[in-house]
Amino acid sequence: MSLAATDVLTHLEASGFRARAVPAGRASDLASSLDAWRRSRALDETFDRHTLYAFRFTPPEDLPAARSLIIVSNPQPQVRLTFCREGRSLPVTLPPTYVWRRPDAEVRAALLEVLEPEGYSVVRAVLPVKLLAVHSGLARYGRNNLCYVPGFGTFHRLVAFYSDLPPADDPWQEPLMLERCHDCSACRRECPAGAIPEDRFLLRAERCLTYHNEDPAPMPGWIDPAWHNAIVGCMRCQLACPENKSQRQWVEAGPEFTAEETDLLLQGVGFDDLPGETVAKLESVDLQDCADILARNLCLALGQAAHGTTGE
Ligand code: B12
Repeated sequence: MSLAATDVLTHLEASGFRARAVPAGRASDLASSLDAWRRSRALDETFDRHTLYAFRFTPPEDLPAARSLIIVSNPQPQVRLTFCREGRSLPVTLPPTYVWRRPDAEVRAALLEVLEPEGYSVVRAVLPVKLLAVHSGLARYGRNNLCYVPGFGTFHRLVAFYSDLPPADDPWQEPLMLERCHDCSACRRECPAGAIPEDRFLLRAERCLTYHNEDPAPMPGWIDPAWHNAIVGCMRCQLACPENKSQRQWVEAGPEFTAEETDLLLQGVGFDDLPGETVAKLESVDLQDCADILARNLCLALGQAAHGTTGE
C-alpha cells in the first residue's frame, strides 16, 4: 500500500472538487464545540433536538478502524425552474446544494477510484461539515455562517467521509472568518428575519427562513410572505455577499413546467398522481422528496415571481 492522503486530495482536485484530510479522532473536537454551545444555551432547543442530534461523532460500525476524515467541497450552481401561469413564464430559483448536480455519490466514486485499488475504503460521516471544513483549513466562515472556499464562494456542497487511509498530517486550525467580514454587514442587512444577529456570530437558526420553508409545519405568522425568493431555502445572505461576486451569476437552466403542470403542483397533487413527465422533471432537480412542502413553497415563490422579485 503506497497511496498517500495527499495523492487522494490531488485526485479530488483534478476531478473538480477541493478537499482536506484530518485524523479521524478530530470528530471529538467537533462534538466538544457543539457541546459548548449547548452548555451556553446559545442553541434553540427545538432546532438542536430536531437537527443537530443526528450527528454521529464516532467512526461507523462498518469502518471501526477509520484513521482519517476527508472533507470535500463540491461546487454547485443555482438552478432556474420555470413555471407558467396566466400565460406568463415565471422563474423560480432552486439554490445551490439542493440540486445535486454532482451528487455525493459522485464524490464517493472519485474517492474510491484511488482508494479501492490500494485496499482502502470510505464511509459517509454524519458530522457538522462546515465546522470540519473550517478547522481543516479548507474553508473560512463568512458572517452569514456559511463556508467560503476560494473560487467557489458559498456555491458548494460539503460532504465528509471516514477512511482507513492514514492522513498525511493534521492541518487542524482555529476557525477563521473571512477578512472582508470584519467591516461588512451586507448579509445581516439583507436578512429580513434577523437570523444574522449583531450580538453574536452564531446564526439564529430558528429565525432563518430556510429553517421554516424546509419544514412542512405551518409557516410562523412573523414571516412576511414577501421574503420568499426560492422554491426552498433562501438566497438573500449569499446574493448580498460581495465575496460571492463571481459566483452569483452562476445560474443553470432547469426544467420548465407547463401551465397544466404548474396548476397540478399548486394544487398539491400527490407525486403518485402526477404525470410521469412531471415527476421526471422534479426528479431531475432532486425535488421528488419535497412533496410535503412543494405546493406551499411554490405558491409563496410564485407570488413573488409574479411581482418580478424572484429569479435572476
Ligand atoms: C442545520 C443546518 C441548517 C439549519 C441551521 C443553519 C446553521 N447555521 O446552523 C438551517 C435550516 C437554518 C440551514 C440553512 C441553510 N443551510 Co444548512 N445545514 C445544516 C446542517 C445540517 C448542520 C449545520 C450545523 O452544524 N449547525 C450547527 C452550528 C452550531 O454550526 P455552525 O453553523 O457551523 O456554527 C459554527 C460557527 O458559528 C462557529 N463560530 C461561532 N462563533 C464564531 C466566531 C468566529 C469569529 C468564527 C470564525 C466562527 C464562529 O462555531 C459554530 C460551531 O461551533 C449542515 C449539514 C451538515 N451535516 O453539517 C447544512 C449546511 C450547513 N447548510 C448548507 C446550506 C447551503 C444552507 C443554506 C444556504 C440553504 C439555503 N440556500 O437556504 C441555508 C443558509 C443559512 C445560513 N446563513 O447559515 C450547506 C452549507 C454549504 C456552505 N457553503 O457553507 C451545508 C453544509 C449542507 C451541505 N452538505 O453542504 N441549514
